[in-house]
Amino acid sequence: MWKTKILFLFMMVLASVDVYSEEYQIKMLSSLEGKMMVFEPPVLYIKAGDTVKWISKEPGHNSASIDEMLPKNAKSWNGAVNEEISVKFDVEGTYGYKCTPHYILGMVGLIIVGEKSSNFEQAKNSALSIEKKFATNKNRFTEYFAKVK
Ligand SMILES: [Cu+2]
Repeated sequence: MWKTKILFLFMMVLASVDVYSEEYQIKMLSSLEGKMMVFEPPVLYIKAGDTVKWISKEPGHNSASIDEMLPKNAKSWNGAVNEEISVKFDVEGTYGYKCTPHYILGMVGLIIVGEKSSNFEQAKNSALSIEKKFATNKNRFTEYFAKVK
């Protein structure tokens, strides 16, 4: 009987360890297939508890959250240039982020964590007004939001 109990406890411990969370990677690129200053993939779907790591494929880029495009109670992040920052996403919703040096050139991306809906419309509205200030890639947010299912 005690063996069954120990086995049961062991299984509970295993279940509580976060074995199902995944790590995703996003490349920070100066160019890709004729597009300048891009994150790849530009729109990423993950679930709460997953981690995203930005990979410095080419120098001069970073990843930083866009304040106006975060779900309520979500943590912001701000990687240094060339830093391969890892961010764990615990709050569901729609996240916008940028490369700080190339924000003006439209180097931005979207991460959808679980249910996008908590702040989707608000993030989209912010994004559409932000992209008007871009010097290049002025419709990038429009394009990315159009991809969101
Ligand atoms: Cu950049």
